[in-house]
Amino acid sequence: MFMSVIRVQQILEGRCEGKKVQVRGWIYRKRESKKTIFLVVRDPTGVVQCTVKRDSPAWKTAEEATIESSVVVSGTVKRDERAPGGFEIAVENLKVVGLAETFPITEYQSEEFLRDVRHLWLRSRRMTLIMRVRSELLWYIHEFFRKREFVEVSPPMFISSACEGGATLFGLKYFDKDLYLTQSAQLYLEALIYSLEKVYCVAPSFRAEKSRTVRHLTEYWHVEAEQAFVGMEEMMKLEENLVTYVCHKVGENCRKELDALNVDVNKLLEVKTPFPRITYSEAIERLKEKGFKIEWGEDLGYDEEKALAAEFGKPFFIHTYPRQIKAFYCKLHPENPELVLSADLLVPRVGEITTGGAREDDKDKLVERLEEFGLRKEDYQWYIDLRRYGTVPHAGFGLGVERLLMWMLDLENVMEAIPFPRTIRRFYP
Ligand code: NSS
Repeated sequence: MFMSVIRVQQILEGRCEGKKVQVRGWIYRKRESKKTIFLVVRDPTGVVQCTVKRDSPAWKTAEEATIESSVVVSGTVKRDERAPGGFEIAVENLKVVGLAETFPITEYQSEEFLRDVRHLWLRSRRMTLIMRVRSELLWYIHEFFRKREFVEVSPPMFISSACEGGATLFGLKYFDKDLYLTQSAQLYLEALIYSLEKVYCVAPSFRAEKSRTVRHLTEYWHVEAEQAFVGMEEMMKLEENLVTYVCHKVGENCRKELDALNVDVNKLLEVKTPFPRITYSEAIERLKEKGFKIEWGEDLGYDEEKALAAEFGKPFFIHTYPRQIKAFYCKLHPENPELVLSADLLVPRVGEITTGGAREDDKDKLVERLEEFGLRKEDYQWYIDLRRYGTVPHAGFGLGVERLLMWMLDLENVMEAIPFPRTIRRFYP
């Protein structure tokens, strides 16, 4: 009698030694000698060596089985120091469920080719590990907000007015109307705080990013939160608490994955609040000292962000920006209307991972700001209404999931952090 299907991980943990087991998965590697065929079988939890002897009834099937064929393997678990992971299955029965044609991915493929066959490359150990950590990360993000009594809400994807400026809006035909794909749920979250006070969402955002950089996608997952009766300070605290929480949780609970990905777990466990904070003006001073040709009032580019982040070597905030480089909804500084109460969170290598701050809650000032940005008041009537009926100080932020993961896992490119990346040139598969 065979046990029911078990996971490779259970075998590698030494919980099945001497037992008859059944494993199902895909053939990851295959090596053949005169007397033995070694099949390395992969399931979602790991890989295990399966040996088929020439005198076994499974020999013929093993000979025919190809790399990436799906299989059901039955046999006895043996301890064997030579096997990767220290255990192997002495195969008694092998069934090929789906025979694979010659698998196109072999060793030493270019990044570009691996993206062309991302639907197959997702089976690699590296992508499997990244996807597992991504799943855990999302779980802990939800956990964080739920523990703080934030209510999860579901914003629309079709929108009629821009949140983050026209340049990166994707337009689309909506029956006979022109609409856009959402860039941010923020304006909708703002509407929801009037009933729920503290809300958050995890949803896709779309940006028509024409530049090809290692940190820009055209479709990314956006964690956004909005809260009533608070300002920029409270928002920075919420953000640093969130980032610290998920770093610790992932560090504690994904050790195996982090080790396999060569990520130093201490980088995550050592994250602690409060994060350093500098003003935009201080950032400009520091950059000038470093020899950057940048003047007060100009936006920070990727190079500037990276230089500042390298100096800190850990997450930090830049806050209180000139009004002209931040969005129309940012609240003006009460003492200096040339500034807005907006804050970015930056991390080494990636730069900005969140933007947030206080929102303009005064109707007249908001209308002025819309005009300043050349936006049509008519398109924002509903948003202006929020300041008309019981306006309230409030603040929020948006965090890019892929950018956070890129930093946490030392990924070279944000495209590695999402299963099917979309960029200006990449929309297949
Ligand atoms: O444009 S943001 O800086 N800010 C907003 O959208 C606000 N409306 C969010 C809010 O306050 N609710 O984008 C926020 C974050 C940014 O810091 C990045 O981490 C990420 O979203 N982001 C991106 N990730 C990947 N690719 C692209 N193109 C991208 N754009 C923004």
